[in-house]
Amino acid sequence: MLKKLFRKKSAADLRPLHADLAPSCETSVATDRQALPDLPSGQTLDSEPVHLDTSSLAHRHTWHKRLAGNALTRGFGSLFKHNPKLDETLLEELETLLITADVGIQATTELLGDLRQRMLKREFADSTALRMRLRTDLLAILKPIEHPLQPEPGQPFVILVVGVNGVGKTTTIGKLSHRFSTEGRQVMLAAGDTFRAAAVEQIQAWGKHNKVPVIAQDQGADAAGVIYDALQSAQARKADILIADTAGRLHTQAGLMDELAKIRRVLGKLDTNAPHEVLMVIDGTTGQNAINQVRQFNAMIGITGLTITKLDGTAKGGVVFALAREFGLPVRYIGLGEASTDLRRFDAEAFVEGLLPMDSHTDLGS
Ligand SMILES: Nc1nc2c(ncn2[C@@H]2O[C@H](COP(=O)(O)OP(=O)(O)OP(=O)(O)O)[C@@H](O)[C@H]2O)c(=O)[nH]1
Ligand SMILES: [Mg+2]
Repeated sequence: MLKKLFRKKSAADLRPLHADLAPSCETSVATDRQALPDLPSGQTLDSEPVHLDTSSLAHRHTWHKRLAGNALTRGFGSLFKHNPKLDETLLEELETLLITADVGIQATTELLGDLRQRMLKREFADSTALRMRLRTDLLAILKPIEHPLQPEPGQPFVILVVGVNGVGKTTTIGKLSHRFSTEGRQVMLAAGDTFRAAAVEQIQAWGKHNKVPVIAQDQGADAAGVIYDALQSAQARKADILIADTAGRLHTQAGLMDELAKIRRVLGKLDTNAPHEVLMVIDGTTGQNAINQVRQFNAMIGITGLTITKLDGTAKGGVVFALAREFGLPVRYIGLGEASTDLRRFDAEAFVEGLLPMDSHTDLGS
C-alpha cells in the first residue's frame, strides 16, 4: 500500500521554501510501463424546495454503504429509529446531532427553523414526513455547490492541488489521473511537493500506476520551477490536463503560503489563465477547522473548487454543509476510500441519499 511506503513528516518538520526559480531545471519524466505498484484496491430553505430525483437513486444507493461509518449517517439512522414520535424531543435531538456532526450553527439554525415552522403548521403527519422534508432541506443546501469540474479542451488545463498536510492531496491526484486517463484525456503530473521526503516517489508511483508522465526534480528543488517546467512540457506535448501536486502547508507558515502565490505567478507567465482550477483538498475528519483552512487558502491563492476526502471513514460528514453555507465554493469530488477508483464526482442527491436514505429500512444507526 502506498501509504505504508511514504511516511509523513509532522507539521513541525516543515520549513519555508524561498528558493528562486531555477534557471534551467532538469526534469525527469517517469513514463515507465513496468509492473504497477501495489495500490489499494445560495438559496434559502424558504425558497422553492429542491426535489430529490428518486429515479436515479438506485445506483446512488451504494454511497450509503461508503458513508456508513459517518457520524451523520449513523446519527440520522439512530435518531429516526429511536424517536419515531413527532415531537419537540425529535427536533432537539436532531439539533444536537447536526451541531456535533459539524454541520455548523448557520445551517443547523436554518434546518431546524424550517422544520419547526412546518411542524407548528401541522404539515407533517408523522416523523417520516419530517424525515422527507429534512432530506429536501439538506439537498437545498448542497445543490448550489454541485458544479462538476469540466476541463476545457484546447490547452493544457492546469489543476493546482493545495491543502494542509496529510489531507489526501497526492492520493486525490492519483485518483484524478486515473479518472481523466480513463476518459481518454492525455494527463501529465507535476511533482510540486519537493519538500516532504518521498513525496516525489509517491506521485511517481501514481504516475506509473496510471501510465501518465510525471515531471519531477529532486527533493529540495524549487516547487514553482518544477511546476513551470511541467507546464512548458505539457504545452509542448499538447497534453489535455496537467495536475500539480504541492507540499502540505499550514496557513500559519507564511513562507510556504508565499510559495503558492509564486507558483501562480510563474504559471501565469506561460498561460495567463493558469492555473485554471485551484483545487483545495479538505480532510472530511477535520471538522470545523476546515472553515479556517479554506478561508486562509482562499485569501492567499483563490480557491476555485474543493475535494473532501476520507468521508468513507468515521468522519463527521457535516463539514460539507458548513462549507457550503460559509463559502458556496463548488465541491468537485469526494473521496470515499484509498483506491484509484474511490473518487466520486460530487452528487448532492447521492450524498443526501447516502446520509439519510429515503427508505428508512436501510438506516445504519444503532
Ligand atoms: N480512507 C481514505 N483515506 C484516504 C482518502 N484520501 C486519502 N487517504 C489517505 O490519507 C493519507 C494521506 O494521503 P496523501 O495523499 O499522502 O495526503 P497529502 O495531502 O498528499 O499529504 P502531504 O503530502 O504529506 O501533505 C494516505 O494514507 C491516503 O491513503 C480517502 O478518501 N479515504
Ligand atoms: Mg502529498
